[in-house]
Amino acid sequence: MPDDRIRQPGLRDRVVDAAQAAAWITPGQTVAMSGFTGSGYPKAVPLALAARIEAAHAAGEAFQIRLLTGASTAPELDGALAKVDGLALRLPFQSDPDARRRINDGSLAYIDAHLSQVAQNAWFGVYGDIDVAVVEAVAIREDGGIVPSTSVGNSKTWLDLAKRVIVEVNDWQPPELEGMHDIYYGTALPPLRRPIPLEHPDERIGETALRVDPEKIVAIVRTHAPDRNSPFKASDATSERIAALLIEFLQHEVARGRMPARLLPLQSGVGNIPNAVLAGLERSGFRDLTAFTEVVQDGMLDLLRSGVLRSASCTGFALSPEANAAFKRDIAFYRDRILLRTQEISNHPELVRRLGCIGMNGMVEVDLYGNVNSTHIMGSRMQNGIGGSGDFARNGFLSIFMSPSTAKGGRISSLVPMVSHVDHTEHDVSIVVTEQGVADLRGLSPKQRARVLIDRCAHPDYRDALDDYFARACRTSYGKHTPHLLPEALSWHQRWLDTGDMRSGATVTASAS
Ligand code: 0RQ
Repeated sequence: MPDDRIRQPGLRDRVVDAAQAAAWITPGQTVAMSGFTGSGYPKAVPLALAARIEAAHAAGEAFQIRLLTGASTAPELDGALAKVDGLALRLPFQSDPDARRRINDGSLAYIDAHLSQVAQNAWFGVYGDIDVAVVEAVAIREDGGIVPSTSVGNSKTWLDLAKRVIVEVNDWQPPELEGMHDIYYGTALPPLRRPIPLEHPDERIGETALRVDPEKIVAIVRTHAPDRNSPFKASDATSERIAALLIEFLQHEVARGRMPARLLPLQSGVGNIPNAVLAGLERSGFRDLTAFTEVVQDGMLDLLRSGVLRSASCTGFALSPEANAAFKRDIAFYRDRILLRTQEISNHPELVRRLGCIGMNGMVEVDLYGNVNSTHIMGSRMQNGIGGSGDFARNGFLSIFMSPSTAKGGRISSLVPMVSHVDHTEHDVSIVVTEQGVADLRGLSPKQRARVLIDRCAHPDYRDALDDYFARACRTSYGKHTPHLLPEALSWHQRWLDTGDMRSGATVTASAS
């Protein structure tokens, strides 16, 4: 009987169940898996592996692996392996509550890395040998090519480098995904690297499947399981206000002749606020836009449907169950408009700079001079990771960071004297948006940036205290270029850690002057 999912007959005898496949993975190995933001990750082998690890631990045996992926995944992968304490090392990005708990209690080592750089590091052996790759596929072609499913991420690199390969062929994923991928095989390593021949976000430069040496495939597992993404929070007045301000700013840039009416290729982070921005673009009057981004989320599908967006280039999806159903229903429409690339191309600094992308990302906090913290709560607690935000922030035409002006019910200000951790330096941040307003930091000196940020972006509850800190720093700082009172700069964070409210810190600081 023809098998339209495993079309290479010589590979059919490698089909086994998930437990048999997981038996290829042994303690201490480095395992590289597909997956990017809840799409295209293996769904059966990680669960079977977690069960093995749990049994080993119950028998008093040590069993942990080092896990590499494209980006975050889902409960069946990160969650399952973190729950059983099966991970010794995780990289380059996660957003799972169980993995986060272990990272922050110090029991899981985590390398939070620019997503564009992981493939190159792996090629140069920075993460050691890759013992096993586990990738999800829609199909295996007649020629043995692996057709990825809803994400590409780092799978090309994993298949190239791994000693052994396990493929999960998931027939829940629509067969029409075949043909949507663009896998570029021209990224040689320095000193032999050549320019990437991609001039438009929707151009094809590669192949539609991943190459793999069939001898390396040790197991194929058949699955029928959905991608899972956490549902988006419903947008609220704050995120809608941030979205409206950002869109007004983009319209202003077009009116000033700094961008064409079709804007420049959009990159959008995932989450509540970026999704509200996409919803706002729907009503903005912009048409025929393009996206050159990592992730296609719900809002982008709507923009493609309405013609606001002409095309989207990405490396994975982050869709709610409803949006996923709509995508599958109308896949013939989306096939012509969405391209999935490897993440070394979707996030490539050279392409981001040359195409002139507009980077739009969330942040935890920003300081008076424009340094942004995207990852660490109170300077030491990892939230998710830098992900692709740095690839776009440093290299984009515009680097926009967005956040409500306060967190934790107003007890924390997102604008602080000094960020407690720096992901994006003052040199990489051009626009900051809170529900209070837009600060355009381009062409401003540090002290000018502080003034604009306090006046435009601070919450009124914190404005006086920030003004007070800045005025005293300008008077008495050791240097007057980027004025700071060092012992006091992080006292706002310490006060929140001590009392659970930054406002008391701000008041004490102000009255101490
Ligand atoms: O804490 O979960 O305990 O309630 O941080 O905050 O408001 O849910 O924010 O989901 O929009 O994420 C920066 C994390 C924002 C995200 C960040 C607390 C807050 C809450 C989460 P709780 P929200 P969002 C493309 C681009 C880096 C990766 C990236 C992110 C929790 O945007 O991960 O951009 N970015 N990738 O209460 C203390 C503050 C706080 C704060 C928020 N100032 N101080 N706590 N919180 N602000 C995608 C990929 O790369 C794959």
